[in-house]
Amino acid sequence: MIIDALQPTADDRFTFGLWTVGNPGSDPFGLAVRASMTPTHIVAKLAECGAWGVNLHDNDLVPFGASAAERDAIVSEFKAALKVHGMVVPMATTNLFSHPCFKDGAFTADDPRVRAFALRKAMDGIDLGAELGAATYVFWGGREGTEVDASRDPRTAIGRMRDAIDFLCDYVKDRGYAMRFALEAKPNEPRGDLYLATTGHMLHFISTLRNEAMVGVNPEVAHETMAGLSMTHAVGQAMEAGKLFHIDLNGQKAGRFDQDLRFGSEDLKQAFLLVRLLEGSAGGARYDGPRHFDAHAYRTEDEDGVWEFARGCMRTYKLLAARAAAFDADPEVQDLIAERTDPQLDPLLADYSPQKAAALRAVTLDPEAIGQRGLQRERLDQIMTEYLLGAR
Ligand code: GCO
Ligand code: MN
Ligand code: MN
Repeated sequence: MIIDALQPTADDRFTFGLWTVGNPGSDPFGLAVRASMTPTHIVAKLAECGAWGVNLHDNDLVPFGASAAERDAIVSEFKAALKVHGMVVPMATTNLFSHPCFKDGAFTADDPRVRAFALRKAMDGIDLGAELGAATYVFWGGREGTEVDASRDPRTAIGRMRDAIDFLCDYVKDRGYAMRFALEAKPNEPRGDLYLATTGHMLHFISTLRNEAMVGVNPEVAHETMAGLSMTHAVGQAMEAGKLFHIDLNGQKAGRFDQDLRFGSEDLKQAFLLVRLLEGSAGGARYDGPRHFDAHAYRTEDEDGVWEFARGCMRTYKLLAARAAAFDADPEVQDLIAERTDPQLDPLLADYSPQKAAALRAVTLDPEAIGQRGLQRERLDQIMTEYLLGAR
């Protein structure tokens, strides 16, 4: 019974990138430890593991510099594999970080030729994504930053980023694609500092776009954690603003390089709180977009370990969703987090008027008595811990 309930289904909307399970384990200190896998093999294996979809960068599928004929042949072979295995491509993105021409940025680069090439590459990537049916196009500014701040006014960089995103929004509209953009923030790595470092920075930036309505965010657990921030709060703010268009799930220890670990393998409590928020088990709208795992298997693993990793991400997500549902159905929890209401005060706390201000001043409030009330957060957090540990 439990086993069946944990088997992923299409309703779970679990996705992986070709670059995630396909990561061969090379790092700045060592070579690849696994053979590279073809995109069609990855599609077959992900389907077998129970994933719903697969995401890609342009060059995960079509090698940089491929001719139009080569591209078309690769794409049609890939589409055939998707069809055979019942997989979809919900998200696509552009690699604007690997080629040496992007060494000092793509959309924010100082050289107009780099910015022109980046826009052209992104337009081609958008065409590819549209052909594969992707409804979301992600922008992660891998090289959009600097080590030498004297070289570029950060205001100039932000302005160039705005020009590029608005240009590409208009391109999507011009082509009639049903596609939205999701901007992914990261504080650093591979650059010393990246512009638009957190989901909060992105949310404000989006509000300055001409095409604000079609642009949202793609927060990542690792990136918010690297910035020392709460992923749950970042996602909550994005959801509240109607801007959570995509999400990158993984595991990360604070204060480290971008580890891209299996979802839930670090900080289970934060993972629990994040899943609880996404699934809406505590109330509030449920996130209905893809649950994308932007992570890769440990470098110690062979290919079997990669699929163990993929199944682990999905299984942990489902376990946490079930634990969160049980936690929120617990009458003791419901009692502890029940919203306190006050018919006299509640109407005074929003929508200012001079009358309300006067009424607020007239109310008798006793801060000493209020300050003495214990809030039973110890009890609540312990109950949550017991759900996590399977004791309730
Ligand atoms: C990273 C990023 C990338 C992006 C990917 C999709 O730290 O390398 O998380 O994995 O998510 O390029 O845009
Ligand atoms: Mn990342
Ligand atoms: Mn990511």
